[in-house]
Amino acid sequence: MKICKLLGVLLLMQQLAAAQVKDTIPLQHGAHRIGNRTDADMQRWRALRFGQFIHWGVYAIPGGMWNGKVYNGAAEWIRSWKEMPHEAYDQLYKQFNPTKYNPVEWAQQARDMGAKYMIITTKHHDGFCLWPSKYSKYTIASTPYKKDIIGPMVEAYNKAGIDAYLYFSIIDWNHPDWRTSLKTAADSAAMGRFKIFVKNQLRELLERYPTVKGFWFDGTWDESWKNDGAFTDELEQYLQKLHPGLIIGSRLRADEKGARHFDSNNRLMGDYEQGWERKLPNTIADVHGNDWEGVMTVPENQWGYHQQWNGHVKSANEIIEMLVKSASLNGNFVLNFGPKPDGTFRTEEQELMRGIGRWMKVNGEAVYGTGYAGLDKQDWGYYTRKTGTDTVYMVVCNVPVNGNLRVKLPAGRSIGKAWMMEQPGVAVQPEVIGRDEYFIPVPSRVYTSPLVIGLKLEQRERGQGGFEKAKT
Ligand code: JFZ
Repeated sequence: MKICKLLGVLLLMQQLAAAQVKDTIPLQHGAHRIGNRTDADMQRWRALRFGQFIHWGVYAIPGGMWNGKVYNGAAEWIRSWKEMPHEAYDQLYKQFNPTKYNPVEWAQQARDMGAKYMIITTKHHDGFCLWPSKYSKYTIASTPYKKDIIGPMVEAYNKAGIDAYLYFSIIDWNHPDWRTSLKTAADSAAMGRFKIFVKNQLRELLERYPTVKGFWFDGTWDESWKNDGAFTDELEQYLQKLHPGLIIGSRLRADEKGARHFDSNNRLMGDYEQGWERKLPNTIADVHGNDWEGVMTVPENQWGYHQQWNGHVKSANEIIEMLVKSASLNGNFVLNFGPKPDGTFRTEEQELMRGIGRWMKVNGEAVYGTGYAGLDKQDWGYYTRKTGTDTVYMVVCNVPVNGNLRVKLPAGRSIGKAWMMEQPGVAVQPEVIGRDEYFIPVPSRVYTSPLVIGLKLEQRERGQGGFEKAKT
């Protein structure tokens, strides 16, 4: 009997070892870390939770329209539309003159909305640089405006207490050496030169704007990029050595087998998962324990300024729900804005910022520095938990008609205190309705934005009597 057991254990161990060997492909340029970064810079990023994305460039001038026709794709992609000649697009910079650009005002609006970080497009796929790069002529310096956009923006946002991140596209439609795939030796030589150019521009950005906290890379899906995993690895290490603590999402990297975001062993590369674009995870299982960030447009799929927003435009309440959902699943949420060519924001965006800001002013505590609460999700909305504490927030997006919000706690926990965020002094009286189960009554009225209830959880002292399981 004993020998049987021993043999069984040995067999199991052997199977486990075999499975491990089979699952692990030796990689030189895969993930270099298992699990999330734990340093202070990453902890800071993780607590910010809410960011502002800005897509701005010469594409704001046509604003999704050319010769009276509407481009139905994303406005910042208009150069790739057959109706618009490349030559016409490539002359637009001669008209770029955002005389009303006021970065101090931008930063103020972002702060009032509640954003704790911003991401600005230093260079999108068209190759136009919003900073006067010494490695390109196609920059803000060649426009009638002439002045750097990025520096004053980073400074103004930092002064408003907002961290700055730089978006940078690897795709560069303006650069003669950029390639999507490498078919000839000449292509390889060109792409080799292009990679040096990219490295130079990135170093230049870090040298010019030393307070930036990270890069947000894009356009890394082409073969020419993803088939050189070694270069993406070296580049990431180079940048992080130049600028210790720098945060880089998973969109920069590929491994030597061309796997992107996750290496061939399914381990996350980069500092957080950067694939949540205009969609969010639904459960905590979907994020696999990784840090992540979701980026969202206000209309369906417009990043740059488009004169005609077609289709559904998201409301402040929808955005707030997405933001809270992200925090409840350990992620950051970034909302995009596309300023007009004169440097101002469209009215819809300004109103949206104010709407979100009004709510954040009262309820921001339920977002910043919070994460997954570890409680069973309920139909009324989302729980967040102030990281490392017993304070939980209920963000109620759907108030039930019976006026009671169900809360189910893990065994042995109880609600010590409950309060409404809009009136923190007024206690809410939870009703015990079962073992570890409560109803939180809410006032019957019309709710025009998500209601937030704070809970202080405690260790339960005695068992809650009188609740028996039904015998079936
Ligand atoms: C890219 C850009 O092409 C677009 O213009 C914008 O800048 C956006 C933020 O990024 O578009 C993408 C990139 C990745 C996905 C979808 C659109 N994705 O992973 O689903």
